[in-house]
Amino acid sequence: RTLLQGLAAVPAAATLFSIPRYAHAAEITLRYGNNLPLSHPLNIRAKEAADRIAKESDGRVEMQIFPANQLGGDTDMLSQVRNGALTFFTPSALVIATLVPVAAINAVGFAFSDYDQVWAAMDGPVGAHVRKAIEGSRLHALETMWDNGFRQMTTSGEPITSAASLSGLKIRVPVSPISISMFSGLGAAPASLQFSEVYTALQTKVVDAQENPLPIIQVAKLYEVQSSCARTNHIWDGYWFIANGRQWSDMPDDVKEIVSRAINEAGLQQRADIKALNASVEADLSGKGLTFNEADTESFRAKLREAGFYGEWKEKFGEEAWGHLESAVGTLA
Ligand code: X2X
Repeated sequence: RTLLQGLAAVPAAATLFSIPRYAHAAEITLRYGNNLPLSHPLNIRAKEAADRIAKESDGRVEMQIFPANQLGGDTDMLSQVRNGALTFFTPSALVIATLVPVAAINAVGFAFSDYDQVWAAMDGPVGAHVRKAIEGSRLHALETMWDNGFRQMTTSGEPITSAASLSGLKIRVPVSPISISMFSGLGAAPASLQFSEVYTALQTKVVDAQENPLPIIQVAKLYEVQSSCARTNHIWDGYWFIANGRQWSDMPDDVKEIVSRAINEAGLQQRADIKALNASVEADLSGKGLTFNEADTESFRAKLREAGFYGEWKEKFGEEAWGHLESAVGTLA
């Protein structure tokens, strides 16, 4: 009773019980920025990783999270992690490919048919190849890639049912050369926009369509400005957890170990969250008014082959990377 009365008298005290207190201020502050709303599993698991890092380092290390494009869009955060204003950033593979071209290898259209193939490739030779290329750009990529998901196409116009539906369609794609190449090859009129600009661009009809995994469509409320969604699974997309190379190499070994273990394990849990969400998200979005339809994905593939998409990207990525991808998914082109 006395305790409850005490709490009532000092409302702010309630928070003191949930915030672990450490004997000293943090010695190392890690700044992590991302482009997703707080409700996305990426942010929920990143927060848990931050708490674990504080606890396991006994308060010596603090990871501050700047979610939802607070520090600017993807392009800004990519510069910030390069120049050290950010310690960590989680760009989609599509986005980091503006700096490390081979990072887009997982985004070859219709390459992956399921998550077994995805994780075998990304936790195996494909991921290792990309991480090495990222290291070459004076960035460090943690081992575990986080899941964004299989991308689906949505529109506010006529439902997308085959390649013919895409003809001339103004569709937003991430700032990423392979996305522009793919949607141009499909006959659409793609526009690169940062994720921070997508909702408004759809709302004001600067573009009519966009493509993203369903959990993104859900947390960013894109169903409010889109009417139908075609189940296309046209790209599997994930996030690389990258660090500024200098800040990473300057970290004491014990700190590196605490930080990488916390983040990598959080990443595995985040993958499981997306998997669980995938089972329920379509029903949720349908309830919010988004209509779902099948699409003739063979018409998309045929159109891409005709446009020379596979040959062009095989050449760009090189034999080695392409070979790793094909060992995971079978012959592509
Ligand atoms: O910008 C997008 O579409 C998103 C959220 O999927 C990425 O980060 C690539």
